Amino acid sequence: MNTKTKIAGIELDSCILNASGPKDATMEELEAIANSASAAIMMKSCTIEPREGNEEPRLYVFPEGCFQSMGLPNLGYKKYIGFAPQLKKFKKPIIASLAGFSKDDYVTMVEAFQRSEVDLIEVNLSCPNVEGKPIVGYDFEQAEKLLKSFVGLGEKPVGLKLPAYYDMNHFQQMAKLVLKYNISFLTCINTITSLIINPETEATVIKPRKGIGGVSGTFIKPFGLSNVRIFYELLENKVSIMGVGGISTGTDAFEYLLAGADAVQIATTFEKEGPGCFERINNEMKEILKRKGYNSIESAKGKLKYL
Ligand code: RRO
Repeated sequence: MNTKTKIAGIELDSCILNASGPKDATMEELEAIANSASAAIMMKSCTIEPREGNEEPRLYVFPEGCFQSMGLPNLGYKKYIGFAPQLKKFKKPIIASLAGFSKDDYVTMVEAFQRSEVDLIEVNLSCPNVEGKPIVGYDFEQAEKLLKSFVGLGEKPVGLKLPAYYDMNHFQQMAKLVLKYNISFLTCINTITSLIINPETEATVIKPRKGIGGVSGTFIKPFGLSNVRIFYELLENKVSIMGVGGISTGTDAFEYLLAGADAVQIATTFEKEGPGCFERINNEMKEILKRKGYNSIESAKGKLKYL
């Protein structure tokens, strides 16, 4: 079984890696990912300055998933640039994730990471949890201004982490920008803005932003799958796609491959289960591929059948 895949020309030994978010903000955490079966080392979305993030409680874990408003706690982009040479020895691709508050922030960070030792740059256009900061991926005019400012700043492939879309017109607008600005890969989807209420206390379960946060886990899988599929069709295989949302088993990962993903990222399951999840999900997925007669990731990619 050939489990290799490629994202924007960068080879990955398997198609299962960690998603930006859980347990990837410190060197210790990144080393744990490096020592796991995750096919790459994805870093926490970073900002220009270090951030403590939002006030606690800000993370609520429940059986079907997680719900949080972390507010971008991270060490600041310079630290992650400094981590990259130390992480090189693990011989797997390193992916930076950037989240700016302005065009200048994005330009500064993309430029700096282009000169760093990371292999891929994921630009987060979909952080839902910072007060007063809209999700840029929903504002196509703003998104275009950003893309214009940071593409072409270097040779490393740049991708976008997108929010979930629901309207075909929005998919088309984003796909047009992706092609116009030669974006190399997409990561679909970020968490979905939600509210969870504790009926006993009659209160919110997290403190920031009056209890509104991003939900992840089992029940966001259908949204992730539709986003991967629709972009796969609109982009006609010209752009690599990483699927993320509700993957806890090899079957979930297999469904994302059928939808058109080149690789899948694991967030909530990694948060709950720890670094052993990458090997387990990969083994489960390989079993399914074998049973169904697929001998590679590529051979299953996009093979969704229509009724
Ligand atoms: O740190 C966060 O609150 C956060 C980020 Br940057 C993101 O992209 N998605 C999310 O659910 N939380």
